[in-house]
Amino acid sequence: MNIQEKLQKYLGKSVADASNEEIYHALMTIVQEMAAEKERTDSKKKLYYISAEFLIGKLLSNNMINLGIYKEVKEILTQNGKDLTEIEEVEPEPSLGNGGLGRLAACFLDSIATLGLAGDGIGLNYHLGLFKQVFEDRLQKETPNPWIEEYSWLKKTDVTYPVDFKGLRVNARMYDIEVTGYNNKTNKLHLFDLDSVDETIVKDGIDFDKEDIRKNLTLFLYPDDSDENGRLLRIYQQYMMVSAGAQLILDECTAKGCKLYDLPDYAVIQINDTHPTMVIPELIRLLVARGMDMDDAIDVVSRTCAYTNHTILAEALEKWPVSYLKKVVPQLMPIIEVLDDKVRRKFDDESVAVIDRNDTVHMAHIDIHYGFSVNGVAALHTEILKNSELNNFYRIYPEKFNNKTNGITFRRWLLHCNPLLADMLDETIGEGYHRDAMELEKLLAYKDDEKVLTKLMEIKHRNKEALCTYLKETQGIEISPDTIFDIQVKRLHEYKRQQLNALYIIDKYLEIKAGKIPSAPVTAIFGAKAAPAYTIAKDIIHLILCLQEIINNDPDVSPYLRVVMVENYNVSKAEKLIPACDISEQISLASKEASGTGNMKFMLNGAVTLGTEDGANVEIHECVGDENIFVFGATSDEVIEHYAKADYVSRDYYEKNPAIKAAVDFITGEKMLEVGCRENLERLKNEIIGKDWFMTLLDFDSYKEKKDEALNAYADRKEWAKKTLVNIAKAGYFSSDRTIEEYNRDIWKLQEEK
Ligand code: 26Q
Repeated sequence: MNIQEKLQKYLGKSVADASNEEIYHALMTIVQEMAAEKERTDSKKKLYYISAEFLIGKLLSNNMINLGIYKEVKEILTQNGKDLTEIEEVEPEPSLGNGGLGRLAACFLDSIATLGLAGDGIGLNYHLGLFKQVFEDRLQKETPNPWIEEYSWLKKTDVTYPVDFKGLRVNARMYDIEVTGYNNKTNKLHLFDLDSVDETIVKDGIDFDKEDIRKNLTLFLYPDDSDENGRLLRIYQQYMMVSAGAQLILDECTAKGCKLYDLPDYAVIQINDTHPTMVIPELIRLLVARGMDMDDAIDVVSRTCAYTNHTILAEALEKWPVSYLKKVVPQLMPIIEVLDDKVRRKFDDESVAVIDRNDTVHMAHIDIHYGFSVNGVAALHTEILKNSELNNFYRIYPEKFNNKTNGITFRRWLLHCNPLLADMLDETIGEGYHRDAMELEKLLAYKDDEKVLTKLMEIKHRNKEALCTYLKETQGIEISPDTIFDIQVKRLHEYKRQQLNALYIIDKYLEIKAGKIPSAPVTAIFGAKAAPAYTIAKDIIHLILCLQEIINNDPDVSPYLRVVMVENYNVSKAEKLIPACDISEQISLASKEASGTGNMKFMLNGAVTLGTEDGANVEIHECVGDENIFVFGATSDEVIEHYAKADYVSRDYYEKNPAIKAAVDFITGEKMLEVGCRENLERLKNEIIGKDWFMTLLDFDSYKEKKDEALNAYADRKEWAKKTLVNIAKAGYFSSDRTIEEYNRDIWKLQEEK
């Protein structure tokens, strides 16, 4: 039966007569059937990628692309007067992650399946996901984000595992989502959940009874952890994920005939940041319960587990008080004590202990001592881990440390989100780059080809038009595709420095008011969620929303400058924003952004980076060369030195630099207070003048200079188009297929199947 016939059969009527919802459900059924046919049969060794987040995005189009039916379906729909983009809107976006780490896990699942590797994901099925962001009175409000519908990609299984907490036994049920590879086999994402979870206990935004574990365990990703019950709930979540996951892993391995001592020949577990770290003591516990000697169990588990570090921010490195673990998972404490004891016997260095003097368990230390690999996510990040943050560990275990520069899947971040560009590339350099991303370099041969350059500009313009329409329809905001689209979308964090971008905008506003008209009109676009308890981050959102209000309504300024804050930034919005971008803002304080992956997505879609020498920006710079990127700011060495010497004083910059002073003072000036909240704005201003931990003012001048240079360069349309072309052509290195090949070559050592 062909697709057309199948559609007709599932719809029970003609495509033309069916609603978008009906077509969506029929297509989902077809995709699921096809994916099931491509399901992998057992292979000896398998990867288990355990992660608290899988930010998978909508699945329909992505799966149709991977199964090779996308174009055919689109054609059938068009013939019947239907529009695939409207059908895509019917699908809710699974809200199972918050940012880079979760999206990386999703890109990895795609590449693992595409390369024919046996590897499944293990995580949790959060019913309400990360919160949904709404703007009210120019402030962020959080509301629940339900995404699970009666018909969904999620398949309930009969598999359940008992999970014991202190005084409470629950049954973790496994749900599966098929992960289709591009033209290859299908893997699985296993998400554990409790049947007893009850969404009706959520009241007033995202508040709920944090003590009712049976009802709340998988309600939200990152429940508010500003009080003890919230923090305990995180331990409940993490333990359920790893205990059920460990039982699944042991079951699958023993079913393949694995003797427990041979576990490392059958399984490799990649621990995505420290959130799944308890899998190490839990697996040891389970092996000992099955009769293995403790020392042997520790050895077996240490040869099975590998750890990825995603951050050097001290506050994000998880540490749990022993008293918390005793309250939730007392059965792990004797094992963690043994792990600590072994370390203390071997190394006379308090800084590498598992349990410190204050009775706090350092999760990353468990991973590093009791895993066989530790990797950072970009070259600079790994160097910083080795030379400073984790230097004490690097000196003990140099052989464990390795770099795996992040990547993104080109299926979602090019083929799916930018079909105009993908079609043009197909015609110009062939389709080889779909599987071998390095083939994008063939595009370099067209660097001086007028037709190709013009086409690139046309495509960008059409993508910008589409974004304008979308923003008008969804947020009622009007912007012009004939302005430069300067975009910063990512989680809101002070180190990412959205506030630096905002200060530039204020400075530009003041210049225009003073009669200095910019060379080209600019639209500054932001999208960012702030963690609900992160006060200053929410103040920065407030600042940007106030600027949006003031600037867009000022007839002197709005012809040259507009500001847009996109509400509830998520994967689906990224797919619309990124193809429409001219300038990609990657302006974190050097040394703080482990890698960044948005930077790669923008590059691949022909945006030019304006960035610091941080994370993977460094490698992007190396790939495209000085001509095709705008780099500014203090280097990571300089920044690290400032921290070491504690010699950065933001107030000096504020007092000595009139442009900085004017911009910072504007935050609490008359104009702002007409639309904004005094308390929030004053707090933010005081933070910038009195603390500025991420050194915004240090980089203000060089940022302003480089950004103006980039905006001026845009005027030479042909030269700009060349920069665009080089960025696309050189993006191949940042394919997650390359990243996964490296993980497999150096860490996992699985067999590839074609
Ligand atoms: C820790 C303790 C308590 C509560 C929450 C957390 C927590 C939650 C989420 C800590 C970290 C995260 C997420 C981190 C993250 O997304 N890191 C990003 O990972 C990307 C993929 O490697 C990188 O590209 C980014 O640079 C990095 O910021």
